Amino acid sequence: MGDLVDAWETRSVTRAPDDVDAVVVGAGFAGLYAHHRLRALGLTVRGFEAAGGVGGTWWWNRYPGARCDVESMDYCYSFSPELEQEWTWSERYATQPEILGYLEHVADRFDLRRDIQFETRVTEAAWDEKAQRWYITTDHGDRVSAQFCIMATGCLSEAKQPEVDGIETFRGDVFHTGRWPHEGVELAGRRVGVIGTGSSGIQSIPIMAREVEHLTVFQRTPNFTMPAKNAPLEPEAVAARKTRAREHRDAMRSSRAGVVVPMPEHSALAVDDDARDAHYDRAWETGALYGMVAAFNDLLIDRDANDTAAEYVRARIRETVNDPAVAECLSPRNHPFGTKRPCLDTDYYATFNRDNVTLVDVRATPIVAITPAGVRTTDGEFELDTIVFATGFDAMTGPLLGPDITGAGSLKLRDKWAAGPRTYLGIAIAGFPNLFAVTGPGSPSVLVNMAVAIEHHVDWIVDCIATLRERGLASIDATVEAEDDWVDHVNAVANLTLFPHANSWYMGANVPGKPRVFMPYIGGFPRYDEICRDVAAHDYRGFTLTPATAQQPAPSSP
Ligand code: N01
Repeated sequence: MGDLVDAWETRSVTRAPDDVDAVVVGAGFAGLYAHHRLRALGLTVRGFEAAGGVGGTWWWNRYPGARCDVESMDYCYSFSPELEQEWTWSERYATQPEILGYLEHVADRFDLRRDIQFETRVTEAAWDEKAQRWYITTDHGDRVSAQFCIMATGCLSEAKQPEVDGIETFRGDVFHTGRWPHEGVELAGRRVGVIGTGSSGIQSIPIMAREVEHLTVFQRTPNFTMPAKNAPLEPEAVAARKTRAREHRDAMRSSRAGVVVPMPEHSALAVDDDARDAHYDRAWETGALYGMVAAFNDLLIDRDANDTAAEYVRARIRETVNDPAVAECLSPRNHPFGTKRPCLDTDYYATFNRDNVTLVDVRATPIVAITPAGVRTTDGEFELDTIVFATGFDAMTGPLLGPDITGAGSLKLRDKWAAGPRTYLGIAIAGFPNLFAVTGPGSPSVLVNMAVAIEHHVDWIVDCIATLRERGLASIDATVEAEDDWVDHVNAVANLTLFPHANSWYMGANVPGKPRVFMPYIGGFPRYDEICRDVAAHDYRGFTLTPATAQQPAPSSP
């Protein structure tokens, strides 16, 4: 056995690690599909999941109003035509319970739970060069060795608390939207404060406002949000989609964002004001995230074009919100439209017309501390019974840097990424052989329909593993040169857009001290897919492939 097991033995470890072909960390959309595909390949698989059940994001984010903002019929797996035919979504944008129910159904239907250990967090993963295997440790004392380690840990799973003093002194209840209690939260008759106005805040604020005695919204940065126009799905629409499911899936995979969007042909500056506004009116009414974002072909690359969309949304806010000062406070002015993740909402702006809702601009009057009684800003104290942090996540890198990951030559992932994440294709990390990230930094992930991105990555990873095994190879590792080129390409494409102009979680800007790097790949899903195919077709160009040696344990036979 390798160096790492020797080290464990000298630490008086009594239990030998279990040997499997692959470990999958996480049991959300990505982890479940990875289990399904790896098992079909004949591999022995062990899964670890910190949550008490399957579902990932949809297990944790149970706050009032949580639902997807990609259409339900697109936000689901395509790998099984039977599954696609038998499952029927009830609403255009499914609620968290419905999506969780879907993932639980998938887990049952494909018998995916049996290899997954729940309520177990992976704490360490270390590569043993001699054995060419990963040694994985959990917070329950499990030790597992695996040829492959697949990090299906999601992009938005590491909840972020606000960096404010005194949280522990608060006399009332404190919740984070990304860690919402399963039994629900009693809000009726309470004075509730919400900190944060990203997607989670914007979805939950209108619902909470209807329940609570008083809602105080602490807003640091107003975001752009558009009406979702959510509605029950008509049986005819569902039947029509099912009839042409395959064709529709092909169209999704051929589109930039993994959802079928008519490609705009015109610049926002090529039409006169009336024509532009009429076009935005139609886009607004679509209730689709990409309706407005893709209304013209230059909104995300040209500041003047972008300003027309931003001003259109601000005009809508002024139209909806009765108090002009509140409308102005809700109007985003610090970032270009669409460069922080825009949101879909139901009655968000109108909620600020309610008598029991107060908006506090914490950019003008910052939060100083949480006190025993509530939230203190530079303007005074707001007395509360409940505080809800809708403060987001340590996105994309947080979930991968949670466990202590050590690659070849004792290289720590935390050290390697000290100046920002570096990957090849968002899937592989040079110096970390046989470790695969699903939707890691440098992949299109959060900029496309995650269901499409996840299936693509898992397919690529599992096909790669199949190739290695067919050819008797022990490991695959990205070269530093290929990784450098990829990081340069990701940055170059991002710099053609307005995205780096926003202090967004895409840039790591929401976490103090986090390096500012635009993390997702914005070159579009079809281009990315083409590059990934090309890499595989050219004998995994940019990777080093290492043959198995006599000392290494033979892979288990399929
Ligand atoms: O988190 P966010 P989220 N003091 O980071 C504020 C996906 N998602 O959970 O912008 C005061 O967007 C912060 O302010 P600022 C989706 O991809 C999808 O809402 O940093 N405020 C911001 O307003 C989304 O983008 C769905 O200045 C503080 C807010 O908290 C991503 O998850 C639903 C603060 C955080 O917003 C994250 O969304 C939900 C502080 N100290 C989420 N710290 C759907 O599918 C932070 N903030 C619909």
